Amino acid sequence: MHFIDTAIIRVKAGDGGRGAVSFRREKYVPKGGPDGGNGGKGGDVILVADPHLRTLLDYRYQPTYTAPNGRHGEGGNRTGQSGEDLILRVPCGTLVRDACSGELLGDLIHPGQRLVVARGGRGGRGNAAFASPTNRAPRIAEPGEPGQERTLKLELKLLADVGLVGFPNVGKSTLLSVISAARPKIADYPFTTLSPVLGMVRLGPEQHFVVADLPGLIEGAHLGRGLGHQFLRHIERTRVLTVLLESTSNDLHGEYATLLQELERYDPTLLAKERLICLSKADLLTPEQRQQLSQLCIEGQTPLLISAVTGEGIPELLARLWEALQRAQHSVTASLSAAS
Ligand SMILES: Nc1nc2c(ncn2[C@@H]2O[C@H](COP(=O)(O)OP(=O)(O)OP(=O)(O)O)[C@@H](O)[C@H]2O)c(=O)[nH]1
Ligand SMILES: [Mg+2]
Repeated sequence: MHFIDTAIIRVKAGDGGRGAVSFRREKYVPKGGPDGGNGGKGGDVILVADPHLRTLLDYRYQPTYTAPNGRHGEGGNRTGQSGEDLILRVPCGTLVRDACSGELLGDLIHPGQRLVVARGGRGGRGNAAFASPTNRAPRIAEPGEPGQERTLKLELKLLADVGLVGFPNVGKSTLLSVISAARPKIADYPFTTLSPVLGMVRLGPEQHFVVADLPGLIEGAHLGRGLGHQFLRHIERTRVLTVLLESTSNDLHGEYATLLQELERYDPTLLAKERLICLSKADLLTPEQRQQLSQLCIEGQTPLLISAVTGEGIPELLARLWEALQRAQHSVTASLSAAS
């Protein structure tokens, strides 16, 4: 299950500055020697892996990135200022290829890891560098080297932040289709979803997360029954689980317990993840059923009633998931800093 997020961008490093042609002019020195300084180096374009970023989506909006040129050299042997490097932050796990040749340029895995993707041009030499015993007053200087230019293909294999788990046919894929742009297959029979599908939920410019829709689980899944077990490994690295039960079921407690048991038997650490319990298809409830469900409490939680058809409960679900992800993030950061 790899949902690949890609972006194609054009990067151009800064050109080197031109060398200067200049001669010393001082009081009482009628014929000064050459003193044209070298041009400055152009800025590099550097990609840096940033653990706070999760997607490459923002790179789709701006396709070209140019680092500043080096300044030209000046008289008085002054070297031109170098152009500043242009730093582009990408999520950890970004693969970088040359889009034309397909050549792999690097794999930015570790936070802070850097990759120079386009080198700035060297500055040209000023005329002072060309002085020789036979030519003491050279009138030549070099132009700066052009900065490298290239088209990059960035690819990110996304890991899911949230896993949707539940029995077959409860509406997991439908839910994913209303909260993201993903278009999983939806049908009124069990085991419609045969392999996991990922979708990106966007709440705002800086707020997005990835949700995995998994094939339905059934009792005995940990023993290999049904399909879900093959895919449980995909939720091992999610940070939050959404457990979906059908609101019209008459044994919610029992179904919840069965699901949890399957998760636990597969991998007990799955139970350490924060779980959000949701009841799907709320649009099918009668007012009496609704009334009863408002009293329901599972593991100290009042399950959230949602409907992919009417949109009921969906904004609240997304807000709660976002909060849970923030909490999970903090606990990871805290345990990392405790470990170091
Ligand atoms: N009335 C109503 N029907 C829904 C809702 N969500 C899903 N359904 C219907 O429930 C059926 C199953 O939906 P899916 O999204 O395919 O269910 P799933 O959980 O992904 O099923 P599997 O992939 O087989 O595990 C479809 O006929 C959907 O149209 C809802 O909120 N209200
Ligand atoms: Mg499905």
